[in-house]
Amino acid sequence: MMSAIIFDVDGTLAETEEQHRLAFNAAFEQAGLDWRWDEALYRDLLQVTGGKERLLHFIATRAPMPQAEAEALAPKLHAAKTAIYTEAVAAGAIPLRPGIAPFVEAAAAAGLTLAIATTTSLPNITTLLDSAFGARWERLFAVIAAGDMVPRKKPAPDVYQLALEKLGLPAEACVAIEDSRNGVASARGAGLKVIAVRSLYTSGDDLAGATRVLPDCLGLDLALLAELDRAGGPST
Ligand code: XBP
Ligand code: MG
Repeated sequence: MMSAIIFDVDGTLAETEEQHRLAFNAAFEQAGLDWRWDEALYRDLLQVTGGKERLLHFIATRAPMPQAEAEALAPKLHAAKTAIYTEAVAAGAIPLRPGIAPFVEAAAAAGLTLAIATTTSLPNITTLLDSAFGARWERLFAVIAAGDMVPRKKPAPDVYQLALEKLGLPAEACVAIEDSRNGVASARGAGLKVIAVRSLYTSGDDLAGATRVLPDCLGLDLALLAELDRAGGPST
């Protein structure tokens, strides 16, 4: 019996990646760097999850510098970017994707436990949830597994395994909601069924491992969960 829904954040709860991209560029400008990530480059860089890891990948592949320098610079730039990003989110810059709020409310009202499993940094999540649900978000979401809480980011299964551990539930009792190839792979690696909801930056992703792929979040409802539950069997 389905007991919990584990939500990804970026691209799933909200279309956040454009704001992340703008925040990265603002942090580069603040640091006096002439780097600018346009949409096409960012789409490519998103194959690397984690902002710090993404910065190190960009430096190694497009702006080479001594490794020690890169490893000192990336966390500084990432901290500046996170401050810029969370300020924008707190100001209400990012709405939830259409369909997410009613689905969250219906699932909570039906007694399902809600959790988060994301690569993004914790401040980004708490600011987004606070902006979307107000202080009650802490009663709505029982568990948050995020960013640096695990050694290996998506597509590794670590963050979903941590969410399951914190929930005290087996994978079979949960379903993941994801938007990207890396996210689907991470949830599947942890043994979860996955409902994938394509997002702006993952429109071209191969989401083959998902149990169901939706074009948006409007199709998310309890009837779909019940259908997946009835389908039962190994998480396909
Ligand atoms: C998406 C990511 C994150 C964000 C940026 O996370 O890979 O790195 O792009 O956030 P998810 P940070 O889809 O798992 O929510 O800069 O804080 O990493
Ligand atoms: Mg995502």
